[in-house]
Amino acid sequence: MAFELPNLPYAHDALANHGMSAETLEYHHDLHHKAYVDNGNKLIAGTEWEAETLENIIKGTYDAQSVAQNGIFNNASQHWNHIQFWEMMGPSKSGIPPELETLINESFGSMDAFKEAFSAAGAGQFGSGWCWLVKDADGSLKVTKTENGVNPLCFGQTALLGCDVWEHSYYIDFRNKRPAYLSNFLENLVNWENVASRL
Ligand code: MN3
Repeated sequence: MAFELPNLPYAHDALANHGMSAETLEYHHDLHHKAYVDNGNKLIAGTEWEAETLENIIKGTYDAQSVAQNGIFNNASQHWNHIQFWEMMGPSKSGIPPELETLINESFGSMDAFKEAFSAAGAGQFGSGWCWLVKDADGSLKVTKTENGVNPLCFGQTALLGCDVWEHSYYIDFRNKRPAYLSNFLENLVNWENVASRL
């Protein structure tokens, strides 16, 4: 199916008081995400992937040996990643639903320990990529990091929370301070109700 750029689930300036400016979202959603959509559509046109769902394209084109060369995978996965990313943030500071909080406490010891692991994964991703809270096939929660557009679908995991650590996601608001961006993301931007709905 042709890729389509979804509207942001909030206004471009809705997160400005939460550490993500309208300018960042104008560049990140309107230009960067749109480029993945446009390039992906050009690449799948006339191929076996044209009629497939986005998830099937990602799973079907992921090859750990050739991610760098695989344009269809890269654009499809980045399209999917950004759809999730916009939904995982929001302007209303929601508390953490009890079911999710219990699972995080059981898996990481405490909310603070989870946040530390998530931030360390994001800060430690060398170059472009993402850090994630995932539910593994056995039901356990884990923190992971992935390079470029690689995402939890590639490993049969459910993405509960993901943070984009490509420079385009933070350079306007945080310059080179990726750890400060990650800390702000966890404290001020995450829509925990959306995260819990993915369980
Ligand atoms: Mn991005």
